[in-house]
Amino acid sequence: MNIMILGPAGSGKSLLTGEFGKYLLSEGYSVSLMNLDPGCTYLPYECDYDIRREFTIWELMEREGLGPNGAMMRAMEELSKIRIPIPRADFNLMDTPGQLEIFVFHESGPKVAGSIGNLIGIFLIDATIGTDDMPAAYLYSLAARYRLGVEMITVVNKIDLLDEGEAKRLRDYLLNPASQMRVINPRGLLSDIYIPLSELLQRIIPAQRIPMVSAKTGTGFDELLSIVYEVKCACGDLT
Ligand SMILES: Nc1nc2c(ncn2[C@@H]2O[C@H](COP(=O)(O)OP(=O)(O)OP(=O)(O)O)[C@@H](O)[C@H]2O)c(=O)[nH]1
Ligand SMILES: [Mg+2]
Repeated sequence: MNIMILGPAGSGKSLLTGEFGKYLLSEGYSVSLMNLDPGCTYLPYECDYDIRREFTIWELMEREGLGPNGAMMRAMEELSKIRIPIPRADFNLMDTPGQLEIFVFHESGPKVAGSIGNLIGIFLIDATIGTDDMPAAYLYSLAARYRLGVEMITVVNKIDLLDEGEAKRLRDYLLNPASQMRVINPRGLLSDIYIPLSELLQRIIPAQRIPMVSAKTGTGFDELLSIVYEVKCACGDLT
């Protein structure tokens, strides 16, 4: 099974790749870790495949006189042209670039995702953004899901950084988004879109089951794995 780890810059993609990988190994699965971020300087895990062996952002910047974002766009074009070798492990975890929007909204993102069979996504939301901004972050995960055309598990990461009260508020929100409506109290134009949006989120968020995890401590990994299996079964693929 191939799992692409996606999320905004700094949301914990690389740490989760390494730590969830270790967890899966400890559960008896074979795992390979793949880095698809040509712009990272440090990885908190040893990878079995590293896109930086093909090209790096710095090489592209120097060779083609590009800035960091232009080089990342070029890198994504390059990525969509090469054939990514897929190891024969139970789980191949794929770490993706920090510039999520370049990966997801550039034409190469769906191409890369489409070229990898048996793929699902894990989309990380940083828990420290708080409950009020959760709807916006969730919509971002939906956009990534529709754009890449893969089943996506939305995951709240860094739960260890919340105190008990914050964690409870977030858990309550994920079970019942409408419960926070009175607390958030949107004003002006936002209230016009917030109410229908909340009604929509009320229907889809609780149905989706969003695990709260910590890539640092491993909290929530059991639940995440069970959701991975649920999603694969729902796609009709039990491999
Ligand atoms: N406390 C805590 N810190 C975390 C957690 N996950 C990631 N971090 C920290 O958050 C920072 C960013 O983590 P990364 O794994 O590099 O995030 P990323 O999404 O790969 O970052 P980019 O590739 O730069 O977008 C690092 O300092 C991590 O140690 C977590 O669950 N809890
Ligand atoms: Mg990273």
